[in-house]
Amino acid sequence: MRKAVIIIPTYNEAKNINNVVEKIFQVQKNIKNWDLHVLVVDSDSPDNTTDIVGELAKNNKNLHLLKTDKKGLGKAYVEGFNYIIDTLKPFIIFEMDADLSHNPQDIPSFLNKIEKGADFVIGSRYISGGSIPEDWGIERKFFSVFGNWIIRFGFMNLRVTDWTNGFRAIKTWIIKESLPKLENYTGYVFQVALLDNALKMGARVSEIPVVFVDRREGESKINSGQYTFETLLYIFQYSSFIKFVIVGVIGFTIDFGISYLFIEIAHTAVWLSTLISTEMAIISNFLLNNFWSFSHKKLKHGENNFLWSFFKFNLVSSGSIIIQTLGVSLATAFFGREFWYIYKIAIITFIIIPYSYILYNKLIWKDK
Ligand SMILES: Nc1nc2c(ncn2[C@@H]2O[C@H](COP(=O)(O)OP(=O)(O)O)[C@@H](O)[C@H]2O)c(=O)[nH]1
Ligand SMILES: [Mg+2]
Repeated sequence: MRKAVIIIPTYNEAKNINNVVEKIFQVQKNIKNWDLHVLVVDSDSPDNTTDIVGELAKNNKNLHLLKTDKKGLGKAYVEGFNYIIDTLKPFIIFEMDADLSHNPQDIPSFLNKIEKGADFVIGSRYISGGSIPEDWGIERKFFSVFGNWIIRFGFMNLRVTDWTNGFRAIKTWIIKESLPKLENYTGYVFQVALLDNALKMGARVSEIPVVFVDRREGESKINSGQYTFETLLYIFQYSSFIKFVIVGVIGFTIDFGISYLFIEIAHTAVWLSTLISTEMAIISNFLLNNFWSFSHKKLKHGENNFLWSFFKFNLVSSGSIIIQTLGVSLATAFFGREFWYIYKIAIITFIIIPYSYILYNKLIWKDK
């Protein structure tokens, strides 16, 4: 029988904890091939959450309690992970809130996905069958929906629909390998960091729909302002896609600057100046992408074939030059020359950026 530990972080959940624990062990009765354990990680709640858990644990050997200092949700989870990886050694670890926003009845669906080969199962509120509470205020709905879209586009990973819900089942080896990276994320943003890291490790991520219910008892501890700021900062630091766009802007500046120097100052032939400037931009793009944007990936044909990859990169780049030239020419032929720069910007945004990003990921860099 495989072991699964459900970590429930708590801060002032005295009115909920009994209920949620009871419901989880109720669900165990219908699960044959998994042994469920619950670890409550309490961050020094001033209410009597820990006393309640302590009492319950006396009669339940599968219920565990870990007391920590109040240093944020991420910190509580990391301490919980460290504790069970060494002691209980489960096959998978669940993340779940104490306030019954997450329904224990969904646990078998998570286990089912794991049995089918998933490494990381997300309870998603944004796929068919899942939902956020009707009675959430407009502000909270906006934060959640819009926030998830920002993250999806920021990482250019549209397949994962819910990055922020803390209802997940994750294979222990993924958590073990991610731990060193998670130490820096003490707040709610740790959820985003953990998933991003799992995806970069090549984990098989899948989603099940969950209906998120608003808490009836106790108060939410989320600090939306801090969460938003930390999440945007995280995306900016770790999104390959954003780095790839920055590299593109640098390449454009190099291309333009060198052309200008050669054509206007040195009076070199236009064709030669253009050839030199575009190649310089291509070299800069290749190196920056290789050592920065896609540094967590590796060249498709190994390091020895650096030159071969660089050649392919040149081909892809030539493709984007041809697409741009043709596109801008066609657009001006149809709609006139006046707004050529608008057509250029639109073609770069909607065709060149997706074209290069997809081809780089398919032909040049691959997951480690
Ligand atoms: N241990 C611990 N748990 C926390 C902390 N902050 C929030 N939690 C728990 O994390 C879960 C989700 O928090 P909640 O306030 O409901 O966030 P919301 O659902 O986003 O509004 C709940 O079980 C909280 O008790 C913390 O600093 N430490
Ligand atoms: Mg909640």
